[in-house]
Amino acid sequence: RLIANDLWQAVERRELQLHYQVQKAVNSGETLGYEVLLRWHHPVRGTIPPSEFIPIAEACGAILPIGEWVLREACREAATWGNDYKIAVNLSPVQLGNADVADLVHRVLLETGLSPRRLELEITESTIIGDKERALNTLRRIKAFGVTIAIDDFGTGYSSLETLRAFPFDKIKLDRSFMSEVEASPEAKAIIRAILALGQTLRVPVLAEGVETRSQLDILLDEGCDEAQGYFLGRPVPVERIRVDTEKSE
Ligand code: G
Ligand code: G
Ligand code: NA
Ligand code: MN
Repeated sequence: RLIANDLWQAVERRELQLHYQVQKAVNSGETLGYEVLLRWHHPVRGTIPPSEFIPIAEACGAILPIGEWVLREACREAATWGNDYKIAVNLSPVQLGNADVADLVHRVLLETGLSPRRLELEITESTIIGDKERALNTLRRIKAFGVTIAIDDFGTGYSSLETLRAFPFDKIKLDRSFMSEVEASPEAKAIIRAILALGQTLRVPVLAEGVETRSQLDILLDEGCDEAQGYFLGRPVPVERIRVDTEKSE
């Protein structure tokens, strides 16, 4: 209860902060972009991880102003970079279920001047098992701007292959649980192979999450995985720590 009340005020009180985690091409090592990950610095409780407060924000509705802040802040930041890196923003199912989210994306792109092609929205499988038709409509509108859509935490949710076929995804993000088991478990490796084959068939790049070691990255290279993200490539850090990489043009 206390947390929900605090959450509604977190944006105004400037307690929210974005961290940026690099996404790279597996074969060339080239930086492709950054995923933004939200942090909440609570004045009394200290830093609260999103895994704890996002579900509460979704339940009480505060995810709408918070999500709007995240989107605007991320786009504004990326628009100042002197490069064409993508910026990947997580979109909550509650945001996608809100009729105005496509308008919001459009407005923020106009306001910040960010090229739509540089914005990617990450959506989990659970987002699309609710009101499918409505979600599909909203995603189509957003994609029409030139924004791309990634399916997040793939392999852990409940969506069928039919859902995957029907939805207009531009990228599959393989859940990090597969990476943590890839060396010990032949089954995990087999599933990774199957998802990479699926990506090739659908002509959609696959990004492996949670890459923590050189040997995991080597496996991905062997298997022909397109992109990777994880502590081995870079931890989520405040924007000051990626300034050199993004070479601000200001
Ligand atoms: O950074 P961390 O590993 O604690 O993130 C945990 C979870 O919180 C991840 O599943 C991530 O997708 C989610 N998350 C992080 N930032 C945001 C955000 O800005 N919006 C939403 N909806 N989810 C986020
Ligand atoms: O669900 P989502 O993919 O958005 O979750 C991203 C979360 O994963 C963030 O909270 C981030 O801190 C965490 N994360 C990023 N890279 C790694 C990694 O290499 N290992 C682990 N264990 N977590 C990671
Ligand atoms: Na994500
Ligand atoms: Mn994920």
